[in-house]
Amino acid sequence: MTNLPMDSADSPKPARNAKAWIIIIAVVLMVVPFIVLALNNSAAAPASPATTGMVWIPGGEFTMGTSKADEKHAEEAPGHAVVVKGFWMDITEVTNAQFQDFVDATQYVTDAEKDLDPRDFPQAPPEYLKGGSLLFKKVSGVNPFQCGGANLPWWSFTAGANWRRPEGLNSTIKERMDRPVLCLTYKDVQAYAKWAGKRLPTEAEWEFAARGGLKDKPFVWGDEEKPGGKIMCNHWQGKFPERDNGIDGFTGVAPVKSFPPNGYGLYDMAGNVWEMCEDWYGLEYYKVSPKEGPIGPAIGYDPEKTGFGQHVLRGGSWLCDEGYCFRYRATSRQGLDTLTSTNHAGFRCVADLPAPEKK
Ligand SMILES: [Ca+2]
Ligand SMILES: [Ca+2]
Repeated sequence: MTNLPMDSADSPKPARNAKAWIIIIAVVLMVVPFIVLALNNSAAAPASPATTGMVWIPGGEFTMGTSKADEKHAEEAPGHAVVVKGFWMDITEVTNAQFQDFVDATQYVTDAEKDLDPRDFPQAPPEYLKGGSLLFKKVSGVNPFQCGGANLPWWSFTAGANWRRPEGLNSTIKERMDRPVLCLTYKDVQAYAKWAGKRLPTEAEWEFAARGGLKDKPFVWGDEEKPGGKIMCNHWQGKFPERDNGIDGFTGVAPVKSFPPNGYGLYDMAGNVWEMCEDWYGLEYYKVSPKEGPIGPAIGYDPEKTGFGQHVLRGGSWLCDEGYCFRYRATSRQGLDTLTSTNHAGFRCVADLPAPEKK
């Protein structure tokens, strides 16, 4: 093939030069869209290797739930044999910094940042259609045991609260980038997981991982709630919902990794924020769960008859006290309405990637 002269004193061949430029421009025009596409894709994908910040959970058989559940926690019974396959899991709850990376790459707008369409919710009062989140507010003179259903006075819908402003309009995450991201819906966390090339854990995977290789223990660190008097996770100390004494060092969410990891090296599997799982939430599901890789019931618990149902939350949060909630135990579970975002629920992801090579 003959090279076309590009800068030669003896190449007054305008016709050939014009032809060369046409070819070059045509090639550039063909290639540029692919370059732009490639750049966009690289901007949309996390830069770090797939398993960075994750640990391999080997899988196996375990007893999920407990047959020792008291009346208040009947949804944790019965204990039943379950088998899960191995998977990778984030060692921490997803942080504000990680969620910021996702939003920067995708311009994703979370549900709490958007107003609802009144045509979709004709019965809802206008103030509830504003973008916002359900936030905890301290209240005095309330006996939590006498509250129930949707009438929990310590929860208030706060317009303007979202992951960027998790305590309401005047708050910020500026000094909180290492804390769990808050105020997300199930749809939001699914979007993050998809972008990261990951997924939410099933409830069975979550509990297997939380137990950290221990067998049938009430806490993810063992038998005793406070071994040697030490508080082992971020929860509430004091009179709920009036006063959090923060004896564990934190009132509200703590930076991830503020407490010791479990046997698999996972942090905050108890407390800090509840963690969303893939499964729909079913109070009675453990009675009918299959042994191999259960994925939850076909529809979610829906006590308020909203038509949307609840997904599983696991692990308890900074709001769980020793008396009323007491859900920072290994078997604790509850549901969260699919459309609701709050400042005590977050998530972590898992990934279906090959097991690490044995050394
Ligand atoms: Ca605390
Ligand atoms: Ca947690």
